[in-house]
Formats: sequence, C-alpha cells, structure tokens
Amino acid sequence: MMGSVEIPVGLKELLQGYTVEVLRRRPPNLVEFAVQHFAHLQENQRKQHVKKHTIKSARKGVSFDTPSSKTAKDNDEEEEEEIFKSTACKYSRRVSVCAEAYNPDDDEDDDSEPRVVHPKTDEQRRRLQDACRDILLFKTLDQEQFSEVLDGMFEVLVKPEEHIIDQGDDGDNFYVIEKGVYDIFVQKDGVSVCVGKYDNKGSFGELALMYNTPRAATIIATEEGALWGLDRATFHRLIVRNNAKKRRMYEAFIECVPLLKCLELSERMKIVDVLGAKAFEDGERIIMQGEMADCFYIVESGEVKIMIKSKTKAGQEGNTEVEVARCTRGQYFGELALVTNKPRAASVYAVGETKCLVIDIQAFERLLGPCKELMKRNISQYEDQLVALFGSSVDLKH
Ligand code: 1OR
Ligand code: 1OR
Repeated sequence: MMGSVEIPVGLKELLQGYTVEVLRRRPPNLVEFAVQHFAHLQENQRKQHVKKHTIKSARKGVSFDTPSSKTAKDNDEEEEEEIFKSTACKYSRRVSVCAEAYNPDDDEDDDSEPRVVHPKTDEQRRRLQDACRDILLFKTLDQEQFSEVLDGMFEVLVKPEEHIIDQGDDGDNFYVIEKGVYDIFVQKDGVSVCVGKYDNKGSFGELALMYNTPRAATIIATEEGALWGLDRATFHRLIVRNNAKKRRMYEAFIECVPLLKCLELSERMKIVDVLGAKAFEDGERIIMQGEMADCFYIVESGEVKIMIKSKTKAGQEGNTEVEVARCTRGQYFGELALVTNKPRAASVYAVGETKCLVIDIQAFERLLGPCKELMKRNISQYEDQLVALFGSSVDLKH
C-alpha cells in the first residue's frame, strides 16, 4: 500500500481540464493533443504574467472608470483581443485580463487560475443544456465560452421556502432555473414586496456579480426545485468580460433605437449587458398570439410582420390571420403583453432572415420604466387601428 502522498495543488484541476478538452474535442492522437494543450496553457500563463506586470505598473497613474464609459481600458481590451486573435490556435481560449468593471484589487478571476470543472453525468449534462438553451446572457457567447460555462455549473436542489438569495448580501453565484417557481421580493419602505416570479425558466443573480453591488432582491423558492449555479469567478471570467465585447457590438445600434432615447447612456448600456441576440429564419414564428409573455424584442436586422387572427361576424377569433403591421431595424415589439399583463395580442413572424435583441421581463421592468409612457402612447394607436380594422371598440391597455 502507498504511504501518504501529497498531491500538488492544482494537479487535479490540471488533469481534469485536459480530460474535459479530450472528451469535448475527441482528438485522434491523445499524446499530440496533450502536448498542444499543455503548451498552450503554459503560453497563457506566460502572457498572463507579462500582462499583469504591465497592468500593475500602469495602474499607478490610471483611475478606473465606471462600466458605462468607453475609455483607454476598453481600448486596452481591444488590443488584447487583437493579441489574442493573432496568437489563437485551434485549442486556444481567451487570455484577456482587462474586464468590464475591472476592480484593481480583485484578481479572483485571474485566467491563470485553473478552470473550474464540475464533472457531470450524461443525464445531468443533458438537463443542464436544456435549462441553459434560452438563457439570454449565454446567447452572445461563442461555443468555447458556452462550453466552459456548462463545465463550471453545479447542481443545486432547493426546498420550498428556501431563500436562494437575500437582498443586501454579497453575491456568490449566478443561477439558472431548471425547475421550480421562485418569488422575487424587493424591500420598499422597509416592507418586503413580491414584485414578480420566475416560473420554471429563466435565470437570476447576475446583477451583484456584474456590478459588484449587494444583492438587489430576495429570491425564495415556493416549491421543490432545481437550479444550476455558476460561481462568481467563473461568471466574471466568462460573462462579465463578454459584456465589454457586447457593449462594443451594440453600442452604436442601441443609441439609434428611438424608444431608448429617453434613457441615460449608462442605462442603455445596462440593457446591453443583459440582452440576448436571437436569429430567426424566414417565416419563423417569434411570438404566438394568446401565449403568456416573458420577453421583449428589438429588431436588429431584417423585418417582422405582425399578424392578428381575424374575428368572425359573431365576434369570435377566426383561423385566418391578417397582417396589421411590420417592424424593421430599430423598432420594437412584444411590449404590449408585458405592459398589460395579458396574453400576446398578435403573432409575429420573421420576414427573411431576421435578428432580434431580446430582453427578459424582469430586465424590462427594471430598466425600461422610463420608456413606458412612450410605449403606452403607441399602444393607443394600435387601439385606433384595431377599431378601424375590426370595427369594435377596444382598450388594449387594461
Ligand atoms: P442580484 O445579483 O442583485 C437578486 O440578486 C436578483 O434578483 C438580481 O440579481 C436579479 O437577477 C433578480 N430588481 C432587481 N433584481 C431583480 C429584479 C428586480 N427582478 C429580478 N431580479 N426588479 C423586479 C422586476 C420584475 C425591479 C424591482 C423594483
Ligand atoms: P404583444 O406582447 O401583445 C404581439 O405581442 C406584439 O405585436 C404586440 O405585443 C405588439 O408589440 C405588436 N395590435 C396588437 N399588437 C400589435 C399591433 C397591433 N401592432 C404591433 N403589435 N395593431 C397594429 C397597429 C399598427 C392593431 C391591430 C389591428
């Protein structure tokens, strides 16, 4: 029998990282792949070391700005991205150390840290993939980053009444819902008010990790449920850093969306941080009339048509749909059901290949309050059109 052998710190994670890459990529030659994998790891460590020194000496004369302004820090990251692109090889991953809202005292998400991998059974991975399929925050990650997110997630089983998050606490994990209903409570004038709920889908707990703020709400399970957690450091390394890229990608577009003109720049950027992008094929249904609503859309490219089921003479819904409007780049749809708390009033289809930016209902409530008046004014115009088309008097807002 072997005596007590001390296992060097990091060995387990190092081998796990290699194993995960092998399982994911299934290389034909394991030895050759190991050489590439570890050589690349070493190269990353070396670059990380150089970069850290550069940043630490630069910090002396630099003040760190808020996430909303694009400055030298962002340019730094652009440079890093260029470095990354030019040195990237088939098995590479990002080595950037300049992050969105980068805190100079906080090196917890250093890329030289071993990757967090929580091994999963095939069945767990399948359930995890299902739960993560529609998570907006993951929609702008590339495949490699998404895979790392999945590796880093761990299962959390919850009991009825369990507090998953308490308002005011420090943020530890981000959560994706696999199943269960979760109430959202926010303190208003010292009283805890239920402001919404998550019903068997969605995610929460991103704000404290993104902006380094105390938890903004309390989340309580109302029944037995299952969540997938992602630790703060991995969330920072993969999601928060990706936000810098997202802001660059969408900043100019978001500035031109008429609806969002009433917001401050920093508020618009917070929308960018949490939005997802979805692509639709020609004719694909984006919204179905009569369904419950959980998100809001802005057309980024292409076009959508709004179709309403025509009414029969008896005033009942018929089967044929009538086109009532179209939306193109910069226009929005899907606000009506969120504002009125009613089912979707129309179906929406892509006309040609179409890309939309998507915002979930919680972010809509949290960030689009100042735009609601404008939306309501536009909804009044729908009502006029509805009367003209179907000849009945309606009040869509109530
Ligand atoms: P967090 O890390 O701050 C609590 O931890 C989480 O609750 C938060 O991230 C969000 O993911 C989620 N305002 C703030 N946070 C909310 C809200 C919310 N809803 C869900 N979360 N509002 C409710 C919107 C329906 C605004 C209340 C005024
Ligand atoms: P929603 O959440 O109800 C369908 O999902 C969306 O279609 C709706 O939000 C609006 O954003 C969008 N009547 C109802 N919904 C409309 C209309 C509309 N136009 C766009 N939507 N009318 C057309 C007005 C030009 C009136 C119908 C006769």
